Amino acid sequence: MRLLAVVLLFALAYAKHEKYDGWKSYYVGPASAEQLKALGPILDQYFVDVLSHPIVQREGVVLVAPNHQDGFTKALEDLAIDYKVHADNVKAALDYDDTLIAAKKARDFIRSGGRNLPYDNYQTLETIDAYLIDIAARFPDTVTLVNPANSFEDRPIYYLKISTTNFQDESKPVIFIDGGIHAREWVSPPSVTWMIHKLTEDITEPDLLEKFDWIILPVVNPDGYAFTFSSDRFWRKTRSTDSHAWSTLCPGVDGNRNYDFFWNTVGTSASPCVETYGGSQAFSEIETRVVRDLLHEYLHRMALYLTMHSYGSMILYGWGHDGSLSPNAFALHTVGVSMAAAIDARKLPNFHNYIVGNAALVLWYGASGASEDYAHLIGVPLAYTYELPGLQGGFEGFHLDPIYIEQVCRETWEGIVVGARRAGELFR
Ligand code: 0X9
Ligand code: ZN
Repeated sequence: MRLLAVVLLFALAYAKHEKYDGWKSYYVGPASAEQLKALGPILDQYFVDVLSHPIVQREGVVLVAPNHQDGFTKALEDLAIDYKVHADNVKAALDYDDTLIAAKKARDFIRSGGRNLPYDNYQTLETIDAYLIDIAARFPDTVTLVNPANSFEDRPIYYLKISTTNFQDESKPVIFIDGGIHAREWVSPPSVTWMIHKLTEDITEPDLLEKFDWIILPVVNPDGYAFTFSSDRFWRKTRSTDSHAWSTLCPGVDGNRNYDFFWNTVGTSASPCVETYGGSQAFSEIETRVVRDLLHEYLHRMALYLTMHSYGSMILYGWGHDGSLSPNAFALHTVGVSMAAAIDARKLPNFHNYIVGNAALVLWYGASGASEDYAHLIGVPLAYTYELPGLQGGFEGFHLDPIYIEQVCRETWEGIVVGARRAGELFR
C-alpha cells in the first residue's frame, strides 16, 4: 500500500505540468517600502515561489500552491497589498504555452529545415548545442568550442571562445558572458546565443571582435534547462543528488547561491527542498565550478562579466548580500546606466525601463553566493546580473510571449555593445 502511494506520488510529480494543477499565479504590486517589507515574511510563510521579484511600484509574479492560496491572498488583503490573479490554473497556462511552442516548432522546421536557431520560439538545449558546434565549424578562424566538463547528469557544458588571435594577444581585455544558470529563465540562453550570432554571422560592430576576446557560455545548467522542457517548467536549480541526505528526494542546488561569496549566509537556504538551497559547500556543483575556473583563468585581463537572468528589466551589481558598495561602485553604476540607457532607447513601449543598482538595494533582499558578486570579489572590475524583460500584464500563457524573444535579444545586444566599449576604455 505504502509502495503504491510512493509510486503514485512519483508518477504524479513527473507527469507534465500535473504538479501545477490547481496552482495559481499572481501579480503582486506593493505600493510602498512598508508593503514590500511586509511581503517578505508572507512569501516565506506560504511557500510562495517568486518568478519575478516585486519591488515598490513594479509588480512581480509569484506561484502559490492550492493549499496556500486562501492564506496568501488573505494576508495580502489584510495589508492592503495589491494583487491580481495571473493564471487561475497554472497547469492550464503551461499547456497553452506548449501548444504555442509546438505550433511554432512545426513552422520553424519547415522554414529552415531545423538548421537555424529560432528567435521566435524558445531554444531547446539540443538546438543550442547543435548551433555551438555548427558555429565553431563555420568560423574556425575566430571560434573555438570548448567542453571543459560535463554536468551532473553527464550533459556537455559548452562555451565558445571568440577571438581574432585565438586568445594569444594578452593585451586584449576579456569579456565573459553566461546564461541559463537558473533553468526556468528561458529568455536567458537565447539572449546569449544572439551575442554569438552578432560576433560571427552578423558582425555590425567589428571593433568588438577586434578589441576583445570573448567567452560565451549560453547554458551553465544544462540538466536543469533540459528538465524545464521535459518535466517541470519552473525548475530553477541544478539536478544534482549528491549534496545532502535529502537530495535524492529534493535534487538540485541554486547555482546562484553556490559561489564562494559569503556562501550560505543571506537569502539562501540550507534545505535542499527550498529553491534557494546553496549546496553542501561553496562550489559543490560542477556547473558553478566551470564558471569559477573560467573567471580565474582569464582574471588577469577580464574587464567585464555578465550573467543573464530573467526577469525584471534590471542591471544589478554587488554587493548583493548586504547592499554595501565596492570601491568600484562608481564605475559599476555609470557603466550599468550606460548599458541600460542603450537598451531603453531600443526597447518596446510595453517593456519597463531598466533599473540599475546594487542588487540588494534594488531587490530589497540580500542574497549571498551569487556569481556576479564572486566575480567582482576576485577582481573582475565590472560584474553584473542582468534581469531581462519578462512577462507583463498578459493573462494567456506563462512565459514572455515568444514573439518578444528576438526583441529582447536585439535590445540586450545594444547594452552589451555599450558595456563592452566602456569596459575597454576603463580597463585597458
Ligand atoms: O536571486 C537571484 O539569484 C537573482 N534573481 S532571480 O530572479 N533571477 O533568481 C538576482 C541575483 C542578484 N545578485 C545578487 N544578489 N548578488
Ligand atoms: Zn535567475
